[in-house]
Amino acid sequence: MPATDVLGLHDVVAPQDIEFDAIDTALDNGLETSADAATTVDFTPELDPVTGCLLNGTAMPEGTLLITEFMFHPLSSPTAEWFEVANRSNVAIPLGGMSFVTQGPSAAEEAYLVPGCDAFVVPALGTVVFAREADGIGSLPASSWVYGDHELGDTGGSLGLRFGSHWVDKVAWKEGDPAWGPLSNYDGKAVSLDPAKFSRAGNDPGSAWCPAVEAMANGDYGSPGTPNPECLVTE
Ligand SMILES: [Ca+2]
Repeated sequence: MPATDVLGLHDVVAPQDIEFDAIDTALDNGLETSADAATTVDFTPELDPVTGCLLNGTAMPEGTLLITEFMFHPLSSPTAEWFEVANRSNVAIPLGGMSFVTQGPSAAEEAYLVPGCDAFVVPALGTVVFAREADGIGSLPASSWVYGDHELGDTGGSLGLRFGSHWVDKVAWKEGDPAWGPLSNYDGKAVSLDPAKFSRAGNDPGSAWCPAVEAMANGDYGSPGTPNPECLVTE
């Protein structure tokens, strides 16, 4: 049964100034289907005129929003975890009303609802970074928020973005999966999606990802908020 808890999220960089509590919601599971779009996605958001929330998130073409990088085993600090979400459309998309769902190797899924609609906006063709703590990764980009105490499993887990019962994107990693290779490859290194695999199904297999190579200020490796380099070795 999905866990439910309360989180405080904080904007960590001006000019946005957000501070609020979010109540997680337990949402129904959906099924992920395939897509192979690797180019800019056409999407026209329909927004609630009062709240500014996205109304037609379930109608987003596959691959509009993608999880493109995540850090599940930082060495600088156990809580210096983060993940990056890319918007591959030509329009800004508010994330309010969507939920991020995390799962450890053996734990139940935990969902947290992205609250508000005017603040949590992924810029057109831009990225946002969600960090577990404000000062843990040393180089938080301008579009970033802190989500609090949700753990990305070191020996396996999953991370997804869900809108209602619809999985917008989801990635799962597991020790022992040949496509992922030894997860120790990612000790202190973010899991970086190969730019050639930027599609909803393209980022499913472990072979689409590789250890980040760009040094961060905290000694770990990753490119939060900046384009991912090409994976030099993919299977
Ligand atoms: Ca990146």
